[in-house]
Amino acid sequence: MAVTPYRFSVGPWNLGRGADPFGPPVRPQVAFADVLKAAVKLGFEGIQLHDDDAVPDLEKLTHSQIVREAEAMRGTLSDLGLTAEFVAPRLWEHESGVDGGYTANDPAARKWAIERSKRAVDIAQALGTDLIVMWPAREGTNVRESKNPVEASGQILEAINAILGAHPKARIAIEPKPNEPVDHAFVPTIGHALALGARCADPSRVGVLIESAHAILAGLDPSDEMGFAVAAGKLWGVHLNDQNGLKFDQDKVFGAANLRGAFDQVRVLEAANYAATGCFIGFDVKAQRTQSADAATAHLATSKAVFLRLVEKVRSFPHTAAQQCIKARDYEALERLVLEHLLGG
Ligand code: GLO
Ligand code: MG
Repeated sequence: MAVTPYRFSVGPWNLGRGADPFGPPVRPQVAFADVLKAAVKLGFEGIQLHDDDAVPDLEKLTHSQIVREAEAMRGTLSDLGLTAEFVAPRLWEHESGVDGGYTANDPAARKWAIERSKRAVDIAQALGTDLIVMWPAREGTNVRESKNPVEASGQILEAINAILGAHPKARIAIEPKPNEPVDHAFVPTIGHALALGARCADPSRVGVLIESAHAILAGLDPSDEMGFAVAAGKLWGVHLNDQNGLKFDQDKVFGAANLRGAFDQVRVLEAANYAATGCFIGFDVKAQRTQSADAATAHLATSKAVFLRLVEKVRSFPHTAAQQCIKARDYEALERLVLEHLLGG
């Protein structure tokens, strides 16, 4: 039986300008057309888009202008053999979303957030995808007492229901993250995301997107988070990357901090036959600030190469020997087997 190949995706923000909280941009903005060219050259098929990546200045446009621009974008993508994986409403950069969107204390801001998310559904439909990614970036607090966590869950649920109500085929993949930009996020883990999905108007249309670094920031093992989502039939996307412990969200090259952890994630994806679901392997990785503009795609090439090497490592893993170790409860021998395999012995 032929093995289904993996499909890879990337977002324009992964070709960033090298700015960090301590310094301004060090590389010129990559024009959108060049982002697409780079994606094609690197062998990516899917493009992940924020609503305003797909339709710049969408707040200034009428509904029909938005749809027309999104349709034009669909044409641009398909001319290059690319397809839109998802649309994510970018609520956290707009001034109305300064206190969060769905959980803002100002009712006018909450209304804005829901309306903008509904527009993201229109954009997604015009681009030919049903998938909306919800990263609830500022849905949380820096001052714990500033919001009511009980009300916040209800408000996020209301937003989920509004998005599902915007189109009968719209599906949402929630991308949890425990902190950054806020101190405490209301949707920190896959368990929280799935619990919210289970309570919404149509649980069949809510799943998750797992980012490796976000799981690590929550003190969790990304491969276990993936396993939990797979068991529920809800793993609809991944943002593979890496993270060196509990610090700022690093978005390192996949496998760069913990190669064994990356192997374990690929192991779960392989066992789940993830490729056959048609869902994408997305990378949410950043080029280092030290990279020159002409070498600022290497992080993507490396992440993809590491992923494919790890697929081979999973497929060539000595499963029978591992089963014998497990049967004998000789986990030290299993440890050795895994390490030797990863070392290439
Ligand atoms: C930031 C997130 C962010 C999202 C993207 C799609 O930490 O990982 O990059 O993945 O905005 O919603
Ligand atoms: Mg991400």
